[in-house]
Amino acid sequence: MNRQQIDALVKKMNVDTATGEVDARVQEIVVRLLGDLFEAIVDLNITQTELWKGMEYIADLGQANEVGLLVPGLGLEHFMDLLEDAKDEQAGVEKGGTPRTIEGPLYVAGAPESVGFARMDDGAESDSVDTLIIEGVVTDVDGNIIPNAKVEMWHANGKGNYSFFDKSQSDFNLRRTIYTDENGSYKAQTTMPVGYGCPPNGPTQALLTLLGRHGQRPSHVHYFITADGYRKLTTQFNIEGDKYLWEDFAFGTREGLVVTAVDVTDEAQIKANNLNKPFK
Ligand code: MBD
Ligand code: FE
Repeated sequence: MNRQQIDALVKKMNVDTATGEVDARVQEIVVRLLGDLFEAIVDLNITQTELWKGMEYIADLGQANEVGLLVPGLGLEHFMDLLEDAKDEQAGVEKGGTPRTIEGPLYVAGAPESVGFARMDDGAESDSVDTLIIEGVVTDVDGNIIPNAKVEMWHANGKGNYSFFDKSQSDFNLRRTIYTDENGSYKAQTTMPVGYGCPPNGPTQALLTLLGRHGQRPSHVHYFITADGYRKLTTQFNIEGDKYLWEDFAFGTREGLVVTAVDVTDEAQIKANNLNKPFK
């Protein structure tokens, strides 16, 4: 069967049979994707057994709540970022800002809010994981500071796990919203994240394994940055030295998003930053 015949068949089954009001956009997308799928079935000689195996996989993926994990794992989320970059380029959007990168599936809304500073960790790993101080300034692309910008940050603990998804952590551990101060600055005290790995027995890792791929991310911290009059920025920083820095299974690492954590050994600085004090 050739594509023309396939398209006629898809139309006969999914367009001509409409009896109610049609959402033209949904119809357009479904018809196109079905045509592509039918064509792939023909081209690749996909068998009934293989088809049902695929359907079973989709069901498993949903049941395991891993749809949002496979999407970045297959590069789809990164691909959408590349398209956004291209659109910006075409529209002549001024360059020079922090690059966007993927959100991933692990954001949770409603984190505690503060101005200028937040401690992000609940102290559970104070004895086992290095303290991490994050400082930044939010500016526009010309370098003008933006006070009162909303900086939402979230990251994994020392085991690579995120609160809410990992029930052993307290709610909103390692998740905070910090509004920049009058100088456009924000600062966080937290613990050093370890890169996330896909659940080893889940459907995402199962498919990655069949593709000969690992499911690991490098150590990273996620950001949403929003400010009145500006577009929202979704991004992350990735920490230099991680084995998976440029082998991220989700393709989130980008030039311009790699930071080096500096070891602070100076006693005065340790004191000034409260580095070893439990949080109250
Ligand atoms: C993560 O922490 C993440 O950032 C992405 C993109 C996918 C899975 C886990
Ligand atoms: Fe993440």
